Amino acid sequence: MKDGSGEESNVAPSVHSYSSRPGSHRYKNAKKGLPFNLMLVGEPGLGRTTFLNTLCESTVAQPAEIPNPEQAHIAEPMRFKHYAVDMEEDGMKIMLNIVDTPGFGNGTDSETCFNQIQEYIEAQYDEVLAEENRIKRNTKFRDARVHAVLYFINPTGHSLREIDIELMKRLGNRTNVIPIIGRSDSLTPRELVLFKQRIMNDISFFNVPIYDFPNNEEDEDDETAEENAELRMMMPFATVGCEEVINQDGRPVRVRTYPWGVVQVDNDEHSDFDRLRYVLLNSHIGDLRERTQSTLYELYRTEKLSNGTAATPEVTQGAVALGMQPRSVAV
Ligand SMILES: Nc1nc2c(ncn2[C@@H]2O[C@H](COP(=O)(O)OP(=O)(O)OP(=O)(O)O)[C@@H](O)[C@H]2O)c(=O)[nH]1
Ligand SMILES: [Mg+2]
Repeated sequence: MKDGSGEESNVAPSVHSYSSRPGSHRYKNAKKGLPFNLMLVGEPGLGRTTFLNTLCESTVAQPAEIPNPEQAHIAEPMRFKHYAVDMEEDGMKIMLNIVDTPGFGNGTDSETCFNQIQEYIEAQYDEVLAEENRIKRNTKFRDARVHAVLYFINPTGHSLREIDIELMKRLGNRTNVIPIIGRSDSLTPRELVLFKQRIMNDISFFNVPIYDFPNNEEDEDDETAEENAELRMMMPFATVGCEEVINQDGRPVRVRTYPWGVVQVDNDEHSDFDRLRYVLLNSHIGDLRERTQSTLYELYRTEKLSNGTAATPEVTQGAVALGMQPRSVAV
């Protein structure tokens, strides 16, 4: 496993996942490991770093340092922090690249943050576009297109805020945006159900283009269709992160301990974390990568080739019909 400092350790399969789920990924033959690029966006303190460490089952990232009181009012500008972790999921190697965005929404102008994130995502598309047009291929080229953005929603129990809607709207046509409720153990089960409903109502009312689980009745068997329908109903995923492990009946269990009991991170009754982990690293890793390449990148490429005029899916099809299909970079 490589962390942000480049340190190495062994790749190990998950010891925590309860997963024995349908829809196992179809990429078991990838020898070097399947690259998967994930971005974490959300206000400060919603548990992004803890989520990252929980996902990777090790301390890949350190929590942000708390500024001393004299400097607490100075808002740090947003930046991009990169982590590379080799994972193994269900016998499949995954080269997980995570970009965190500390400083997002901490008081600096949100428009600047939106622009920076959008520019970052588009810059990765530009790199691929340039690579496709190169006569001599760069064998070391690394495709850093963002396959999914996890957008952390504050567990207020109210509804989405303008910043949430704006950001997801801006990014939804450029990448797969998956909304998640951070620190969701601060809501009771009933509050959580209502909060999820309100969020999805807002998403539908404001036409926010979040990632939609595949819905191709012709291509899917009953089990897959059922799984996708169930996942659609779970959105936004309510996550809990932690780094505390206790021993329960000889098995390591990740928990957050409270005076009244424990929240088990990987227990589906307590949080959607394990389900989300499985979606990202197993059942839907292929679809997220495929949609990035075939839909989102194609749309961007068409916009670029049409000199910046906004492209619609029809324009993309037209461009393909005109023979503008690129030599694709391996994904
Ligand atoms: N209740 C609860 N607390 C959490 C959870 N995840 C993280 N925390 C706590 O929330 C605080 C902030 O967590 P971080 O993971 O550092 O949050 P972050 O989003 O990375 O914060 P910044 O990097 O400062 O923006 C820490 O005290 C964590 O222990 C969670 O799922 N539930
Ligand atoms: Mg952090």
